[in-house]
Amino acid sequence: MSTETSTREVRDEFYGRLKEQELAPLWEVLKGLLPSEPKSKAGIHRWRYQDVRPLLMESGRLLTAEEAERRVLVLENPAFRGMSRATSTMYAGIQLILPGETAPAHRHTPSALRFILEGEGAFTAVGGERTTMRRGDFVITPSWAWHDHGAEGDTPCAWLDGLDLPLVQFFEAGFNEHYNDERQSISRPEGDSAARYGSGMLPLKPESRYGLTTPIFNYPWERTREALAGAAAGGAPDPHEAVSLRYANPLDGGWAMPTMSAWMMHVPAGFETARMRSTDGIVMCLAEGALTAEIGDQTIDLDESDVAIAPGWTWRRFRAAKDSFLFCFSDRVAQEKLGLWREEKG
Ligand code: GTQ
Repeated sequence: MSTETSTREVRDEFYGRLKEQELAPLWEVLKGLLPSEPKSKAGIHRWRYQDVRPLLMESGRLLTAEEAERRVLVLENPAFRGMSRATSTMYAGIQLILPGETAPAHRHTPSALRFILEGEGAFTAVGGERTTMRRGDFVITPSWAWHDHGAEGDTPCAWLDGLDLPLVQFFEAGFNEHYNDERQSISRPEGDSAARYGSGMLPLKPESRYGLTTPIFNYPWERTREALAGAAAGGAPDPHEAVSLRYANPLDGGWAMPTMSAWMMHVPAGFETARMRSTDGIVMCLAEGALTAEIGDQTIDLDESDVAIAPGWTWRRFRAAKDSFLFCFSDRVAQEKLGLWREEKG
């Protein structure tokens, strides 16, 4: 028997006795625990809206929004099947509400964001106020705020949902509660939050209606697009970020939500960004245009309403065939607060 084999055998025998005491040798796993740089377990993936939409509509014939509570097709990262994860830390899904339906009121500690894809006449009610949701709008449901959705027009309404569910699961801090009615009672007129907080002015004593979350809960597409187009007209795009603006909390200028960052990147027609990577895994959805994304070793064409995943610490770059607007969200704000977020520009 060689010395090496006997050493192995002696160690394995020792590890066996450690295991009986619920102990383990760190030196066997240290490299995996402390890699030299992150290696995301998430897969690179793209969902075409033209493939998802017929299935979403089919789900609308199978069950009602009331029956489902939330009628959503979960965007499951192929590396995390059955785990309801789009990235390692972010949940994403596509929700459908048909005319006349209500997704009943509830509240939960996970925060939610919505990026509206199609339909006229859908509303969401948050903390006693309603907002109409139109294509391209960015809408927020803060942690622990009552919310119900409904469709009062005559078209199906669909949107991308983003939640910090995997993060909340990791912390084991999830709570959920049902309201005592299908729809919550409304205590403020539509537009109240936007009037008080959303026009560059603030109440003399601004109090936060939703804790750590922005008091504005709808950032309308018209204004987002106008801001980005205006910024693009004002100077050359950034080599890496093209023209990017983030959804901000007017109370402190920070990100709109405490656990999820959301922003919109405008890539003008013909522009190509230089490669960059960051530690946050990103869920992106094309609001308008036609964009090619290079993510890691994959080249992915994005049409309107398509959704793609860029895992953390994976190189990404974009080129636009037409003026393009890409909605993005990630856990960046949470990583920043924990002192973990990093980026590298190539
Ligand atoms: O609209 O409240 O996609 O609670 C998943 C869980 C949406 C919602 C989802 C939810 C919601």
